[in-house]
Amino acid sequence: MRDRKLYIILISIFVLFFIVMFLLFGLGEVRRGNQDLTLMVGHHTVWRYHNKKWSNLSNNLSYQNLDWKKYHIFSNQEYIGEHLLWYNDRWYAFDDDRNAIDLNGDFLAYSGNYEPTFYSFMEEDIQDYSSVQEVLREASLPEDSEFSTAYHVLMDFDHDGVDEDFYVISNVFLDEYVETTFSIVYMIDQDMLYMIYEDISKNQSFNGCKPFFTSFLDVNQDNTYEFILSCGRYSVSEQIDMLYQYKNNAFKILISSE
Ligand SMILES: [Ca+2]
Ligand SMILES: [Ca+2]
Repeated sequence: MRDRKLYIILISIFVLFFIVMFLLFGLGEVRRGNQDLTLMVGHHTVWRYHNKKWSNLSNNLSYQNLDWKKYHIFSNQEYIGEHLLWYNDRWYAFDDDRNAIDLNGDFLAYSGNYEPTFYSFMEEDIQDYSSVQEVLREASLPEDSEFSTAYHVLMDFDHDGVDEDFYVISNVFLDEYVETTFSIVYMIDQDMLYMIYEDISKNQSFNGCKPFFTSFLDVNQDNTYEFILSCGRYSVSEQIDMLYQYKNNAFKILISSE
């Protein structure tokens, strides 16, 4: 009799454990499976996240289905509210009475059945060039290279209380001629270097793409960060946008605008 009681108690604890584990982790998984998000990055990239998969809605035909709907809008990294959007070579925003709302500078918008989290970040001048020099040396580039862009961003990307250090360096579109153009983005975490983006090529007058961070965000609410890295080409308004995930100690592109 005592054995049976013990058995029932053990089974109950076991079942309770699974119910708690499901509520803690399973529900999150189920919820993420139903996530649906439309994300506009700049004026020429629209991504959709649906059934845990990313797709590129990159032509105007599919944009038409997105017109006159409400989106959460960021202009120059500032949240400006939920407004209607309409597309004609670029996005235009309107309030409920269809009065135009100014959109200038960087543009990002989303609509979905959940809220992604956006983190603010600051571009800072590089003070310590030691890792930059190491990266240039590794790539057989001159250590005294001129830059057209050079900055870093501090961000606690893996939530361990210590900032990771993201570097962006490039020499594309310099006024003076250089033989080789480079654009390199990497992260330093506890003295380890993780390459994110590396484009080194022979200079053929204004080839290359100048990289910059567009957003740090948790795009699927799983409590791990993602970021959007973009790059601009010379005299072409369409920038390239890439959504990156960090998994198993390496960066991976989840979706790219091309
Ligand atoms: Ca960290
Ligand atoms: Ca995430």
